Amino acid sequence: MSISRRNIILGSAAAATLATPITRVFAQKAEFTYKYANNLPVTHPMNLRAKEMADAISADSKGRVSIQIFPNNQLGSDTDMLSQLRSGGIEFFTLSGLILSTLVPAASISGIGFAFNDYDSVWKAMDGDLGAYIRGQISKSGIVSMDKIWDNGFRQITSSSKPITTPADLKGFKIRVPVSPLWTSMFKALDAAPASINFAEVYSALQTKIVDGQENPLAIISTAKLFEVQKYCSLTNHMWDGFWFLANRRAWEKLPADLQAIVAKHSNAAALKERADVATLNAGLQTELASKGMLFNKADAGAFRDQLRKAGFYSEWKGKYGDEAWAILERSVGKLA
Ligand code: X2X
Repeated sequence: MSISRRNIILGSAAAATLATPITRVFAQKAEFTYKYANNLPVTHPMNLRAKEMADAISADSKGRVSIQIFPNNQLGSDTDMLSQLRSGGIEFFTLSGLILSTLVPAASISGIGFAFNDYDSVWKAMDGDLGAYIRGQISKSGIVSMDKIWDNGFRQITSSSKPITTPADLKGFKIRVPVSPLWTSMFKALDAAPASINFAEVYSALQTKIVDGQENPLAIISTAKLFEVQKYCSLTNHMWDGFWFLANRRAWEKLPADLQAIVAKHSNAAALKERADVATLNAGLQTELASKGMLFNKADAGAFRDQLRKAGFYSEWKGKYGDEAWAILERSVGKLA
């Protein structure tokens, strides 16, 4: 079959129409394509709101900033991701202040055991003086933090072997804690046997019984399916935890001021929405997790707090953070040590 003149014309017309979208794709290629990595399952509100945030940033910047999300430890553990953030391998990362304390010691102060009684006092402190103090310390370490911290939640203790109702139940109890001196110190003060394990390894550490328990907010026990490998959940509310939205400084400074403003605005707005999501989720999850077989018990928080006090936990950490930082904490939450 010979190629008719008509076909050639159609062919070049087709090539011309094809060429248009290709040039458009190039014209639309973002000026800044940045990676945001984190340790949580895609179904956690943090990742749901981060996706909305990335879409809003792309729209608001008219395609100039594209944020690619790598959830669920796809790029490595928290320890790995923190070094990638510092080297510039990733541009954005959300990390618990307690784990960030391996680099910025003051960042764990918000996780002091039983410091906060409720969310009102958490947000008052973290959106107020205490948060500002911590972000000041973070920025001295060459990392940029957005203003609004995202919620992880109040933490509860789970176990595969027995309910934890009193401090005595923790004696010698093999419990996973995140990689952070404050966490290890706190569970040692409670006479437990804490093991530092990155979240990426937690499910398998529980499944293979390397440890008998762990502690996390209900939203994580649910979305990371820890209920599959844990039987008991003790409602201790022993500490509050949140995620700072961090940026590599060089990557941040490459963004012109207008784009920095767009990213900061949408990150902070997404954090506020995520806080509301996590609060709602945590409020309803006890029933749902119980229907999946978890057995819940309340714990006497006061007894655990007394044990920490007796063990010298509060005075030890007051000494480590220093009087200035401790005073800011106590101004927000009342007298601790
Ligand atoms: O590692 C944990 O337990 C988690 C998911 O809560 C944190 O990121 C601190």
